[in-house]
Amino acid sequence: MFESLSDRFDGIFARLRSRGRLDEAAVDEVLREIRVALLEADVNFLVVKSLVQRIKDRTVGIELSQSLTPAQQVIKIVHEELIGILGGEALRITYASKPPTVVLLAGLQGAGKTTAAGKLARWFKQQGRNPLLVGADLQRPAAVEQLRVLGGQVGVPVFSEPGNPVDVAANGLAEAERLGKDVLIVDTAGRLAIDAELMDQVRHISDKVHPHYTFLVIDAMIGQDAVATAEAFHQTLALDGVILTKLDGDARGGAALSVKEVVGRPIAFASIGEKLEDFDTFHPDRMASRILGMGDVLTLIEKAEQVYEKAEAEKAAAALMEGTFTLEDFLDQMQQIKKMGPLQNIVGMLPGIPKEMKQAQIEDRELARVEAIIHSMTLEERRKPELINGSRRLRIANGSGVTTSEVNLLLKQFKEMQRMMKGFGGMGLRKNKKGKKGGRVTLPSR
Ligand SMILES: Nc1nc2c(ncn2[C@@H]2O[C@H](COP(=O)(O)OP(=O)(O)OP(=O)(O)O)[C@@H](O)[C@H]2O)c(=O)[nH]1
Ligand SMILES: [Mg+2]
Repeated sequence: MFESLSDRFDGIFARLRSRGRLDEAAVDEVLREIRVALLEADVNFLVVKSLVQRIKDRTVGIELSQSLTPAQQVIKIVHEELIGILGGEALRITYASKPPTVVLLAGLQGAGKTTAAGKLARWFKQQGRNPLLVGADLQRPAAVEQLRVLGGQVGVPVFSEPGNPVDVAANGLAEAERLGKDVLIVDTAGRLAIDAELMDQVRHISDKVHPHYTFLVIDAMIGQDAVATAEAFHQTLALDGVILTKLDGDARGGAALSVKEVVGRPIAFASIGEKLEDFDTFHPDRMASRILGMGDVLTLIEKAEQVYEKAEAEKAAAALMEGTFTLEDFLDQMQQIKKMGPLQNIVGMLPGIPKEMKQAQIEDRELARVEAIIHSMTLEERRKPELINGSRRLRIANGSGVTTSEVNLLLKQFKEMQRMMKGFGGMGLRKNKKGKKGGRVTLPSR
């Protein structure tokens, strides 16, 4: 997803960085390149126009910053404007005070509505909710069965019955109330194009169930058409947001970058594969970083800058990348890192960290325990954790009031972290993809 756009930005920024000073001509050239890259990625031309204008306005009066080079400042501006185009903040679902919270899904045929219904059900369950799925697509014979299979996979019941879709939706709502379900997800029939009859049907369903959230499901692969589709649906249904699917395809990404700006509604969720877990809330900031090919390193740099003494940040980052980070450094940094916010967020911002690693992270409330464990180690042990044998483990555990398995766990996690970080150093952080372009993360030079 966004690979070609991301490659283009990579080239543009590399050229930008190689310039010492940025005069007006240089900035104009960069802006021209950005414009072409966005248009080629199929971004709506009005969106491109306003985006480039905003970047231009902000780069004109660029001040010499103490901490960032002019090129880095431009990159930062592009990054921030891209986040804005993508919707700024991620959408937060608020739940109806009188349950169920009703979610209506609409969209063109094959957009991924039914799949998204299943994925959403799974997502709501993960949020601790208790959803009911409603199959109101009676158009296609197998549609309800497809939903039942998905419901079975995620452990969410599915309501449907023969008749007409409007009644099915209304009865589904009554059923949810009867069963005490707190979220109702209504899957509707697809349409090949904007067709009056089916549009009427989905509007009638909407009038019956009064959805709290009406999401249009859009296939990212349809490019520019996505925008026209979204506009048409928005006129009929007053959308609350968009669920963008098939972002795993070789879509040029234009849809994602245009919808918010043109329709004025955010991308609520993104689907990046056929599997049920390939789905999550859409994070404009993460997506912008991804497009710019930097993981979330930008954000990390920003945070580090705010809190750390800069020299210290550079030292820590270098140690992390080179894998020379010891338990002692870890303890040292912990105080600093604490100021940067939840540890989860920090590790989450590093590009390329596998899911398991993120889940296995040390939670904030465990920090105190980790500190106690490291405090109970000798200096030598902190520098060379491989020295810590069985009897040392027992001593450390006793000293810090934890079990030996907790000591083991910390050592294991630390070792894993060290291994991962070493991997980054070799692999290069600039690209989120293995084997693509080397190079270290560029920390702002003074
Ligand atoms: N690669 C990929 N495939 C997806 C994604 N979401 C859905 N699909 C696939 O797209 C196809 C259509 O998905 P459906 O969920 O049936 O689409 P629909 O909008 O319900 O279709 P109709 O009910 O016929 O209008 C299925 O083969 C899905 O597996 C995605 O994010 N990535
Ligand atoms: Mg369907």
